[in-house]
Amino acid sequence: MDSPDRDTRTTGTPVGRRVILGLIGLGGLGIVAGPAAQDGLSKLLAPAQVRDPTGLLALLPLGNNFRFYSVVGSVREKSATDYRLSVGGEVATPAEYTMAQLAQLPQTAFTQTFHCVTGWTVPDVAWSGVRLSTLLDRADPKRTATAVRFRSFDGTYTESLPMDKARGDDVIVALRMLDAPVTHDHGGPVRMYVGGQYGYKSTKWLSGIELTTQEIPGYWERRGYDLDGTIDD
Ligand SMILES: Nc1nc2c(c(=O)[nH]1)N[C@H]1C(S)=C(S)[C@@H](COP(=O)(O)O)O[C@H]1N2
Ligand SMILES: [Mo]
Repeated sequence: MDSPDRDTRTTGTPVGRRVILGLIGLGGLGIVAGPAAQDGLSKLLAPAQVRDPTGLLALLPLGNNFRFYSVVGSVREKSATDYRLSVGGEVATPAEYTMAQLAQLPQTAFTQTFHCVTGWTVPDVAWSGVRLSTLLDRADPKRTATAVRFRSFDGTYTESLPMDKARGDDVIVALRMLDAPVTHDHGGPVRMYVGGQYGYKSTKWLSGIELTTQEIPGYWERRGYDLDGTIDD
């Protein structure tokens, strides 16, 4: 259980150079020993494969400060060929998409700062994928559909958005992130990215989109997070 609630807030905490060098030297953080080149280290750490129990790794200048989050212990990997995304609920035309079908739809690309509600941010993250509104239109929503619910193939995580937020230009079913296909740790092969909303709104390992008659609180919302994840800045 890696609860953002318990995530140490490190922003602004002074950490001496000795501490950081000490951390790099530690074997206990799950960093696989490999090519010692700076490039190699950065590649190992960048996809946030390290769970960062101390929260200090986020201070290391590695170019990608994402932290790995999952509410379940491990998630079975899905290849691009195995992947399916269902769209259903209050719609006239339910559908199931393969990765190839999603890739053939118009893609939207943009760059935005990623904000986790616990305080860490990643500036200028490049995203691309299919606008959620494109998939909603194709499903032909019924008049009763006022919200959208997201499911994850981790079997546990859920999220939701009211229809007006769901139709935002920067709300995408993301196929690419950080100029590459979305990695497994980041919720690949397909995850949500909800622009303008805290990270918890962006469901990783996306498996289902369901139109609903009311907004259904998601995993973290049942544990106290705001239903409205709008970033207030
Ligand atoms: N399935 C799933 N999606 C999730 C989460 C999760 O634990 N499980 N965590 C959320 C939170 S709180 C954040 S900040 C981001 C983190 O994305 P990352 O793991 O790529 O850094 O994913 C969001 N989506
Ligand atoms: Mo988060």
